[in-house]
Amino acid sequence: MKEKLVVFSGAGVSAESGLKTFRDMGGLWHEYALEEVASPKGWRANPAAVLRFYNERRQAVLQAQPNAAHLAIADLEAVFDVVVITQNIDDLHERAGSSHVVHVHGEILKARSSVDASLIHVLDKPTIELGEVCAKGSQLRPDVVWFGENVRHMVACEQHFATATRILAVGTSLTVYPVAGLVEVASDAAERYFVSPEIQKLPYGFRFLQGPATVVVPHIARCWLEGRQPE
Ligand code: BV8
Repeated sequence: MKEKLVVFSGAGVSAESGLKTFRDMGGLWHEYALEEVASPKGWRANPAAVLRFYNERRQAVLQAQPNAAHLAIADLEAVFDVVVITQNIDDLHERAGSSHVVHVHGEILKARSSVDASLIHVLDKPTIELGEVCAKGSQLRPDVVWFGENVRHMVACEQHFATATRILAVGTSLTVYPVAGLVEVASDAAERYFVSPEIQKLPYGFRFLQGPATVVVPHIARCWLEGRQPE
């Protein structure tokens, strides 16, 4: 029986693949007012602006490549039962080879009906345009969770955190709830690491390993694969 490892990732794990993070300087929210482009209110007020915001980011995702951190996380499946719980809407964990990825905030490469959330499909082109409608005739939207919308798979994620013997949080500022609260559900017996290039509020019981994901995550993976504690 393999030990369960939960990898909890945020925008920082995809930063070195060239995808912008939300809160670092020059991040997405500095260029856009989030309530205008990532909320139901913004969607109702100006769907074209919202579609443009996500079309731009989807093009960037399609041009991005998984980086050494995504690949190291996929490699850990050789010895651990790895569950990747990601706040990211890109598919870089999957393209790196991770086989169990939970997108709590949805996926930018999928479109869904704006009146029936069960009508979802994988996009076969890079954009969603105004006037493209679902089978029920309503405008298609990105299959992502906006501010003020309910997040997905929380109960399953709480169980994963509670039963994991190792937890690796990488590239998240832990500012968006309720998902950020998952780190508090971790068992005290779990080995917990937090990876980021800068000091920030450290969740209780986590060891801080400072540095960029593409350096620190492969280092941790090497130590774990050799049965050692990362120093
Ligand atoms: C909810 C998908 C219940 C879309 C995202 C008023 C009304 C309603 C709700 C609220 C409210 N006030 C507050 C809330 C709660 C709200 C919230 O938390 N707001 C924040 C702003 C305070 N949450 C919600 O609305 C959630 N839903 O509450 O539902 C409800 C229902 C109905 C009515 C009322 C309530 C839903 C939130 C989901 C929003 N969607 N994403 C999209 O992507 O466009 S959130 C989005 O932002 C991400 O998914 C992620 O969660 C978050 C960004 O955080 P991070 O990923 O951590 O990224 P960030 O840039 O912040 O940090 C990057 C980190 O990486 C940094 O630490 C940096 O140091 C590090 N880093 C940088 N480079 C590297 C690196 N690390 C390693 N290597 C590097 N190279």
